[in-house]
Amino acid sequence: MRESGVGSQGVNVIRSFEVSMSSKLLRIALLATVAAGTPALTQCTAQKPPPGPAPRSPAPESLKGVLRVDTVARGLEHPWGVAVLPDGRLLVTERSGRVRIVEQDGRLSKPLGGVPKVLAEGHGGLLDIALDPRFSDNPLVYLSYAEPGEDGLAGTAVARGRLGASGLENVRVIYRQQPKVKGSNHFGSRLVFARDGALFVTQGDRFDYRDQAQNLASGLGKIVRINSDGSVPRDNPFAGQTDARPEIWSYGHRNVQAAALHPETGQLWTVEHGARGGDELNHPEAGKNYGWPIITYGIDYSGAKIGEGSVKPGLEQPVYYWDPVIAPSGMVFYTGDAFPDWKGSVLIGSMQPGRLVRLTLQDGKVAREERYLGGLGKRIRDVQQGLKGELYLLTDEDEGQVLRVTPAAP
Ligand SMILES: [Ca+2]
Repeated sequence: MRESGVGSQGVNVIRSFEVSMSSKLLRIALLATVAAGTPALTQCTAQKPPPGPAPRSPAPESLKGVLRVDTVARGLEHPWGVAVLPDGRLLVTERSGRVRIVEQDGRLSKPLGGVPKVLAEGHGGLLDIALDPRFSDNPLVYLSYAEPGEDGLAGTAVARGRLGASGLENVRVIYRQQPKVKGSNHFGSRLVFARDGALFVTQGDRFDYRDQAQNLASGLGKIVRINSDGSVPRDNPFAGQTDARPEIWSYGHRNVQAAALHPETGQLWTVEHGARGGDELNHPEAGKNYGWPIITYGIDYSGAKIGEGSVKPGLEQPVYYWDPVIAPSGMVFYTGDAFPDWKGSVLIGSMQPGRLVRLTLQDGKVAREERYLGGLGKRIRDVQQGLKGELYLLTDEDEGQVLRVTPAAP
């Protein structure tokens, strides 16, 4: 995995936390940094931008003995997104391009038919899954994924289809990020329905194209808002503007792989992968600029400074940020009864260091952070709430698992 910076002493190969790296690749990375005469540790000491007004995570230790974890299913190839069906079964995506139903006893269905072809490389592949808000009537399922194009190009896309006997039927692509570009990183992507029925699609800057996050004529580095048939809502912030894409909701985002709707305010909340030391909690509002890559709390994984610092008038500050990062993927606002003290909390999957992160919010600010499951040693890719308030977690690995999390016995 190579970040975009190329050091003066050669190509710096560094680990991006957003992808799992095999030990073989890690050895190659270490060899490359040694060969270039720039040991990774030297790069870690590069200067950080001055602190800004956003509160920084205190990086609490993982708590023990709070949660009970049961493995529901195993053998899923890098499971990425999970949706809970009205009957309690789970729909799970595998990054390689499959969707399966997980029965309540843990049995896995055969891969469902009708899933679009995906680019299963790097961060790419089949990503999130969401049910239509009127699923019981229409049974529509939405998938986000890295869509391959011509000449090695790719881009984030969203398809929807009806869940039927043979899998997904009448599948249609309802959204394509424009433009498609080369590379296999930073596709986002999470799908969140708003109360008005509009669909938020979180995306990434496609890694080598970070400046596009500030270009309103480009779909890269944007969160978009579309109708469930793919049309653009007339009240989108840039609708009718000739030099901007009408589907854009907010911009200046790096790579957003965690998103959920606040149960009381109906606002979209997101957590995005920053560069080193720059993961951010935001609640993206219509038409606003979230700064990337002009302002950030992170620095490049090469050690290079990014942009102009961490604060600039006219650019939004995050609600909260993580340094060191948590590599966030998957998020839910807890509304269940199984964990009474957790009502209203934000639960976030962390892939590195591999935790379940809980934020207590007060007046739109983070009042407290707690972390769990440190002993598990797993990268958590998604987190969703089950019908009885239990939680379902996906582990990001070759033989990935679906975990059920409930309170530990007192
Ligand atoms: Ca930001």
